[in-house]
Amino acid sequence: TLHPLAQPVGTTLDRYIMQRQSAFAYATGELSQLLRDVALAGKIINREVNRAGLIDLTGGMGSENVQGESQQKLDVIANIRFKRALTNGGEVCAIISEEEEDIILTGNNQGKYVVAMDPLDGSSNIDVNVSIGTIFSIYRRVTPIGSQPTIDDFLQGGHEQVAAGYILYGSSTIMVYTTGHSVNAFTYDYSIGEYLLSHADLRTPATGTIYSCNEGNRNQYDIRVQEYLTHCQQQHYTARYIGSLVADFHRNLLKGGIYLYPPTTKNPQGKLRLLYEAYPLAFIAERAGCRATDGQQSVLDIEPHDLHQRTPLYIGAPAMVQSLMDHLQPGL
Ligand code: AHM
Ligand code: MG
Repeated sequence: TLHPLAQPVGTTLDRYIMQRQSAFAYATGELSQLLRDVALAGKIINREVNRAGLIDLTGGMGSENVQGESQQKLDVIANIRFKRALTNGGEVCAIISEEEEDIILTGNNQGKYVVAMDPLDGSSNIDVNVSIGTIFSIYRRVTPIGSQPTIDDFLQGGHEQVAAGYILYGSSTIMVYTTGHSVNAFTYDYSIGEYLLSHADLRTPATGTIYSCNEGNRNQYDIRVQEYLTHCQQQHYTARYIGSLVADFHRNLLKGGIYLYPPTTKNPQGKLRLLYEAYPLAFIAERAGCRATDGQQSVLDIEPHDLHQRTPLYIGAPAMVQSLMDHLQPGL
C-alpha cells in the first residue's frame, strides 16, 4: 500500500514538491521554491553539458580554483548559473561554492536559507563525455533574518541540513533529493522539459558487491584500507570507479556498493570537501539506508570548522561499511 504522502511514479517534480508542501502544515513554501530553483538551474546546466562539445565550451580556462585545481569552463558556467538561479529565487541569502573561496552574498538578506554547493563535480570527466554532477546542501540560517549572513550559517553541522541532493548528468539526467524524510529521484524527460518521479522512496540494498575507489592510489592508503580492498577482491566483488562522485555514489546507491576516498599522501585529509560533497551525500545516504563515515565517526557528526574543509569518505551499503570498519578498527 502507498504511504499517504507517497506520489505515483510519473508525477512531475513541481507537483511533487507542491503536494509535499501542502502535506506539512508548517511549510511556508520558501523551501519548495528553493528546490524548484535548484531544479531549474539543473535544467540549464544539463543543456550546457549536452551541447558542450558543439559550441566549444569545454577546455581549461587557464585559471585555478581555490583548491588550486585547474578550472574547466563548464565549472565556471555552472557556478554562474546556480548563483543566478538561487539569487533570483529570493529564498537564499548566501551561498558557498567549491569554485569560490568566500561566502557569496546574494543580497537577499530576508532569505531564510543558505546553500552549499559543488556546481559541477567530476571536473576531470567534463572534456571526455563522462558523467558529471551537481551537489547541493541546504540549511536554515542561524543569523537573524534581515542581517548579513555569516560563516556561522554554514558551519552548523551535517545533521542541521534541511535538504540535500544532487543532479547527475549521465546517460539520463536525474535529480535525487531528500528533505530529511524519504529519498526520491526524478528523471528528466527532455521531450516535455520536466523531471518525473522515477524512483520513489529509494532504499539501498543491505549489502552489495561493488567497490569504488581510485586504485591507482592504493599504495598510499593506510594498510588497513588496503587489507579491506584485498578482502573485496577475495570476495570477487566488482570494481567500478568513474571518478565522478555523484555517478559513483548513485550507482552504488541503486545497486549496493561502497565508495572510498581515503587519505593519500597528496591529500592527507582526503580529497573530498565536507560541506558540499560529503555532508549532502551522507544526509541522503542515511535516509536511504546507507552509512557514511570518515573512518572514525559518522560523516554527519564531523565538526565543521572551515568552508572548504576536506574529509576522508567511506559511504555505501551498511553491511559493506561495517565490514570496512571491522578492518579499520579491529577489536572494537
Ligand atoms: P572535483 O571537485 O575537482 O571534480 O573533484 C572531486 C572528484 C570526485 O567527483 C571524484 O570522486 C574524485 O574527485 C576523483 O578523484 P581522483 O581523480 O583522485 O580519483
Ligand atoms: Mg567537487
